[in-house]
Amino acid sequence: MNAPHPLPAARRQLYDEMAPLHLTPLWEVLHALVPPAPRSPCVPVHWQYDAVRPFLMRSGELISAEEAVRRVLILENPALRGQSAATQSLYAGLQLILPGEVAPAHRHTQSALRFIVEGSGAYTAVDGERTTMRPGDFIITPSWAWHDHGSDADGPVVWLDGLDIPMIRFFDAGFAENGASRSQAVTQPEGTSFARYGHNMAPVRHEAPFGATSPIFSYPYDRSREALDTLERSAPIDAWDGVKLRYVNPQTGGSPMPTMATFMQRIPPGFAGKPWRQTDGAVYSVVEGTGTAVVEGPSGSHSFTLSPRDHFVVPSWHTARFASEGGCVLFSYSDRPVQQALGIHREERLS
Ligand code: GTQ
Repeated sequence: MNAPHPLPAARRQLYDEMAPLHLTPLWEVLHALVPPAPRSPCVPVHWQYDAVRPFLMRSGELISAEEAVRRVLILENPALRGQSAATQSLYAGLQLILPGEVAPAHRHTQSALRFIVEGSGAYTAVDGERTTMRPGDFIITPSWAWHDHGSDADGPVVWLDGLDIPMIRFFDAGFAENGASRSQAVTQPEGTSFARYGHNMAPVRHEAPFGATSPIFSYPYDRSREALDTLERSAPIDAWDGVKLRYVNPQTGGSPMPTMATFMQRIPPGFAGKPWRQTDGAVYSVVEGTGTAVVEGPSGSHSFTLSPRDHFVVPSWHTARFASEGGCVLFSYSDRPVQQALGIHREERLS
């Protein structure tokens, strides 16, 4: 016969006496450590651009891009305040640059994406090549590549910064350096990398200038939009996603960056999407049009009324669905390539 279980008080005493040795009994925490399904501490959240923009512009009056280094308002998940995180693995922020300003050159192991939200004519420079920013463009800063931003525009330019900062912090693998000069020297004309890699063609002798990251710095919106338009007219509409495409690294067919996948989708007019959930939580930017996103999880059901330039988060394993009367276009990014590399990505399409 088994011995009777010790009294809770005796267990308490055991735990207390082992604590100084930095020991913890697994059986008290096992359920939370190995949950039956993801239970993200993140909550669904929506930032209306009309509400955020005045704070960005006020920041523009109080600090220069140069002094700030990067003049950014971080989009923090309300459940992760103080962690500079939109989801457990992803950072999001809105960066403002004003005419004539420079955000000085630096580099870091964190990968960055820029998704242009408002204004045209600012540039980002990567590896000696400048790329002009236009609304809806998706631009890449590869890990450890020198980059600076500047503006010859006649008004404010705002973009969404998506970085893998929390993921790199989790791995304790971050390095950074400041550049010797404010702006890096321009060594190749704008459009060179796109000519090499952006036309379904590639240099004859294989080169991967940025390792696992796409050699294309900018995926212009007019190209993405044209693809979605054509598919909306000519191909079946997916009942969950509408028309959704992922951006690719043309050299691998995989995601443009090793840590982040990016997507653009068209929700056609009159669409009422079926619900889905997936383990990669995502940050969304509304490019055009209006619609609704309903996101459900442990914190309840959240219904977001979406307008252009709004941002929102769908956390891991939350049920989400999209609808739109007039049609809309959504950009999004997630940590899917990492989950896929680990073999843990899951998706469910619900009815
Ligand atoms: O533009 O390099 O939003 O390093 C956060 C960290 C932007 C940038 C951010 C960064 C940058």
